[in-house]
Amino acid sequence: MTYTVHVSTSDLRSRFCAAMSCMYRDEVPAYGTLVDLVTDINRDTLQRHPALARELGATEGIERLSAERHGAIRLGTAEELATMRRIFAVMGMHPVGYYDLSVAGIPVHATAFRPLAPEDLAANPFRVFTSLLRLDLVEDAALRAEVEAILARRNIFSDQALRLMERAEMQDGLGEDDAAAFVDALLETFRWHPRACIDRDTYARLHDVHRLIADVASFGNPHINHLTPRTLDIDAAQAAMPARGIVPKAIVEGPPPRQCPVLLRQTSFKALEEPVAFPDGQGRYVEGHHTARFGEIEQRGAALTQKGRARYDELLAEARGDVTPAPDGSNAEAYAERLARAFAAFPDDWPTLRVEGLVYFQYSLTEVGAAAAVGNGAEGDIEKLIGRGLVRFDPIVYEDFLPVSAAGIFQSNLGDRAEPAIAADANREAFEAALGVKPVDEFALYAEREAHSIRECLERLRPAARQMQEAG
Ligand code: OOG
Ligand code: NI
Repeated sequence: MTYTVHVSTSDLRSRFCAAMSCMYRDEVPAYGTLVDLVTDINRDTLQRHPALARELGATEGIERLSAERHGAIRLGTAEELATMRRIFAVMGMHPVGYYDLSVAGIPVHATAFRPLAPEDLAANPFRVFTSLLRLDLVEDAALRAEVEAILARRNIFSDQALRLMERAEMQDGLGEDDAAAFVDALLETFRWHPRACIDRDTYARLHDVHRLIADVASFGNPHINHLTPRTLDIDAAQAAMPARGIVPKAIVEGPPPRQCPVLLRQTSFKALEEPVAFPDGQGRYVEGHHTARFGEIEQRGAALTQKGRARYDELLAEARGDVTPAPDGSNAEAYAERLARAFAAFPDDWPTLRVEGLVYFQYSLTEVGAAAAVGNGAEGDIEKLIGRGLVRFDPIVYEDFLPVSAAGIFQSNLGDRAEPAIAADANREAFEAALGVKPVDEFALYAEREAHSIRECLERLRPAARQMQEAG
């Protein structure tokens, strides 16, 4: 009997993430420049703020920073999404959250595939924002049918990738050789293929209806459209981009700069115009071009509770109601100023954010607490233990995305041309039906992690005498 040792899902995910990064560096050299810039800025930031280094060490580990990225793909059909879910599951990535982008006039809805457990996030937090084209929002029935027919013809996965996916499902993992072959086979799905699968006139027609439709339907596979490294100081990174020959979008998406960073701040550079070969129907190709792939960086802050998030959404809407960021960046300064003014109402120190229940925290024993744990233990609820200096709290990092920010990123890459009005109309049921499962609720994940850390502190501090009594 042979026994194969399986590569862990986290290890597979790390390899996939590294291979994607390598591939994208090759395909989009500006991405490599961004990664180098972010690496430099992270090193400087950690040197300047030793407390931040300690905090990162306490909650998520510093090692994960340099490997940290997210990517994005856009899918065309329910079947593609359902299979993509099975593929990502092999690498320990599961759908979390539902993002409706029709509110911003973009005909897609999305989820993020990512690891769920804290130890898997610490091993490698790679996530992929995965959107599904919504042809139901396209009014022209003939065009809808045409795009459906185009998408029905393509198969975005290689036979090898599908075979290995099924093997992984059956054996509950992959051995070393299969793991390497799986990553290789998958890269083909995400790679940029400069040959379109429709002729240039059809492309132009789709493009005229909505650029996103052309991007999804014109190619045989969903090219990864960006990979985003995580910076510890996005304002410094944004300011340093022009010196490295990269022009960032005018505003940073998300909350304003704060003492206590929350959620997610993101900025991107515009998509590149790339040559594409369109089949002419006579066995030859004609030259054209397409803009698809871009670069983005992000800074992650604390996960907000539902109450905190409602507050965030309100303040963001207030600022944007007054100053709507113009695509050409002409009112960027006014927007930044208005945003900062709105968020003055959002507490900006960790103790207040905690007491008001706005942020999720991870609780752990202090040195004093650890000493008590091996000594006589300590009685009392978590607040009392914090008050006595036995327990500390650190914000939990936000691992997900933000719909308004994502819309801003989409839009900056669809160009300045006004796209046709798409009716705001979330359809979570249709998305779940396509996906085959309900995405995990992100708030439940953070809440459970917080509750678990509290239980663990209380457990460890339980006085020895009582532990013995209960055990006996
Ligand atoms: C995805 C845009 C969303 C983010 O970081 O919010 C995104 C896309 O353009 O396909 O990546
Ligand atoms: Ni992104």
